[in-house]
Amino acid sequence: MNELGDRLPPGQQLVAADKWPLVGERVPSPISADTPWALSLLEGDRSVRLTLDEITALGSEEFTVDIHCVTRWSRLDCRFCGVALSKIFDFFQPTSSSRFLRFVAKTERLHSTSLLVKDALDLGTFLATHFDGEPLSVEHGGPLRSVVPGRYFYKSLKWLTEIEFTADDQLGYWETEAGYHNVGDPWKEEQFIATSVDKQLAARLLATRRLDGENLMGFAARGRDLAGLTAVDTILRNADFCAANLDVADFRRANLSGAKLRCASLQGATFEESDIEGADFCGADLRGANFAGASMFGATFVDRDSGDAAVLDRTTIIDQDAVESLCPLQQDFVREHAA
Ligand SMILES: Nc1nc2c(c(=O)[nH]1)N[C@H]1C(S)=C(S)[C@@H](COP(=O)(O)O)O[C@H]1N2
Ligand SMILES: [Mo]
Repeated sequence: MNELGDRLPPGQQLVAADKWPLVGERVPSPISADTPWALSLLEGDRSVRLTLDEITALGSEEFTVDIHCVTRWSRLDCRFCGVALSKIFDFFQPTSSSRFLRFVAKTERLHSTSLLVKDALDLGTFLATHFDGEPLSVEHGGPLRSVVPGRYFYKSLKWLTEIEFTADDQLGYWETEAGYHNVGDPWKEEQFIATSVDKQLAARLLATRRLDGENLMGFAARGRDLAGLTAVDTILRNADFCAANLDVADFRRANLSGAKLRCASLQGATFEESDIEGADFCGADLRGANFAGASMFGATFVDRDSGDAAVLDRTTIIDQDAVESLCPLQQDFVREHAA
């Protein structure tokens, strides 16, 4: 435990006070002031459209919430202003057969995420229009985003344009595309739906040490001797390589977000252009490892509580801007040890 023990869910770390990372799809274009924003509320063939002013007129309040991103960064006491979902319900009451609601974004891929209506209300979900007293910036989902306190931040949808009430659950974008957990409670570390990679396939891949291009989310290879493994362009989200021997392994352009590489031997391994957001390298041997071009928000190299620390030295290559994207404790550690 630490001084923030009751505010920081397991494995989460604080971003620097002045930082709020951008995560997910790019700002949709065009978002301009002259096309007035509208929110549609839909249930079956019933639909209502509300302008921003009409939403605000339902009653604007302040909300102070802690944000926890699944890539392991947290930001406490974020001061939003907006309208409680319950107030929207005063205006548009869904029938009791609509147990779910789906938030939909006004973006090219119609990004969405859904929740149980009951959970959304119990958690104090609101529609945010302001942050720190200013209109919510477009980068962070302005002019309107949903915020679901007590869930990983991927459940909080930017550029909200539609709330649909449905009888059945419909998986959202991250939940479908990336296997994110459909509930996403950070206190339970509900990050990914565990995938059971076919056992025979796993055995074959482990024997040949060639994983290139495969989709192996949640791949379990704890403690294995996999020196010289190649996993170029491989999806290894949330894979478990704890204590594995991965010397000179090739992870170029691999997706290792949320992967567990604790105490792995990774001497001379390459992670060029990979995604290691939220990956755990505490206690790993990273001498000669190359992280050029890797994206590493929320990655950990030293464990705040146990003190388990990665071995880094001047032969470990990490880009300056990647170091800056790390949380403060991790930044200090990496600066002190790598070049
Ligand atoms: N429309 C839309 N909303 C989204 C996303 C997205 O890609 N598109 N990404 C989600 C994820 S994964 C996170 S962590 C947060 C990030 O919000 P931020 O960029 O304001 O930090 O937005 C969530 N909402
Ligand atoms: Mo996220």
